[in-house]
Amino acid sequence: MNKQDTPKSFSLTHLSLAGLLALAGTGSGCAAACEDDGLLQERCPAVASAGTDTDSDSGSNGDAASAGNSADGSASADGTGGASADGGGATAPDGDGGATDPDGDGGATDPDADGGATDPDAGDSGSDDAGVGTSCLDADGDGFGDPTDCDNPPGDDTVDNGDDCDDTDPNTFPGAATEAPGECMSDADGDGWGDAAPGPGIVAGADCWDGNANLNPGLVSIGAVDNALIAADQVVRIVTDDARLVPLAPLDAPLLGMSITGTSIRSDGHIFSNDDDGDRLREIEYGAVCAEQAFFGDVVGAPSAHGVGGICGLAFDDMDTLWALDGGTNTLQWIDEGTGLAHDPIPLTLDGQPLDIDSCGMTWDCHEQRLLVADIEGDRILTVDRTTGEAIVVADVSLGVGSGGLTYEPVARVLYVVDGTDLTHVPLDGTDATHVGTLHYEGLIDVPSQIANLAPVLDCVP
Ligand SMILES: [Ca+2]
Ligand SMILES: [Ca+2]
Ligand SMILES: [Ca+2]
Ligand SMILES: [Ca+2]
Repeated sequence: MNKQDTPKSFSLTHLSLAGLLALAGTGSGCAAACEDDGLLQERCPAVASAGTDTDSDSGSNGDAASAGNSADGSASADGTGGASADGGGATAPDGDGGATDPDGDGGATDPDADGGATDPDAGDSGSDDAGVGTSCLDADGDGFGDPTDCDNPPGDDTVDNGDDCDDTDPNTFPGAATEAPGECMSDADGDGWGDAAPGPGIVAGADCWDGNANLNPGLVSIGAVDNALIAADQVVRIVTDDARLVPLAPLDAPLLGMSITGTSIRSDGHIFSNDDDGDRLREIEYGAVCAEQAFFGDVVGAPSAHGVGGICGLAFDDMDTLWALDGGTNTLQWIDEGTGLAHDPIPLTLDGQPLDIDSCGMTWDCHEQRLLVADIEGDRILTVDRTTGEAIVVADVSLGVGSGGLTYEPVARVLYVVDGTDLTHVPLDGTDATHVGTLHYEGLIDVPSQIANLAPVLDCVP
């Protein structure tokens, strides 16, 4: 299993870094030349953000748009999307609240639906009952006032509306996320997409990574690592209308002999997969496709094999803890990406009984803050509590047999499942799942492709 231990650097050795930067700088959406992020993936140069540290007195209220352009994901303290503030630490899977509230209604619970209707559309009077137009305090200087603090003497720190849903945060106000104009969302990384799991009273958006402007639904697609050898080993995007596979980046030879059974993306954009043959974590590096350069991406093995033989699902949570579901021992455990080692297996249970899972997929629901598992042979979607291993059925779905993959799509708030060669769309609102189609490459519709992982993948082909 150690045959692929040596980290490969095929790509790097064939193109200079300067060349890569030059390539990455073309065809991008960046205003200035792009820079490499260490993954060979482009990103826009960091731009000083007027919004990130607005001092409440700056007075420049209403510079809403400028709150946004910080392209550097690290600008936000909690780069994991900031959803959960329990501070468990990346390596201390605390199974915080998130997973304990799987209420079975799958994501339909709160936000969105109501959100917009309540108040926003910035600045128009009459939307709030709390003294609109009567000098509300604008403590964070974003041009929108605190509805609970109106009727003040007019001054530099007051505005004529009470529409701010968080007057302590200049990145949160009606219209903060261009994704949803008028909605009072929080957009800490300024990429135009609202935080999927903001604080109380704030409308949830579709940004599962609100600490990283390079990750949002506009920059990633549902995809997978395909090493089924129908085509070359590669990272693919999956067209969710017809289950078509679109090559994003061919991968270097090390994939030969591997079996990829789980893939997930960390909040910094690094993509990790489980290699079931080597029982080892692999990092999938690519990025030249951003500049339409079709040279090979790279696959780098973790320092140590985890040795867990039956991992069928892999998913980072909001704290960037990487969870693995082992269908061999029917346990949930977490893997340290730095060492590659797995830790603290927790037995899975359902209704108080041991839960037997053979093949699966796993993903993180960034709205409901929970791990979701596709139990392929059990024909169901489960939540699994990160602390107790308790599973709860949240959806029934008719699946086949064979290897699986699962991923959450945060705009529509639905799931996609692969089982063997088929793609299925699974709503979380209790409505029926629908079979999308058989995975296939364009022009090869009669040649089904088998894939055993699904994940958001960076999609930066211009
Ligand atoms: Ca304000
Ligand atoms: Ca605010
Ligand atoms: Ca955002
Ligand atoms: Ca983001």
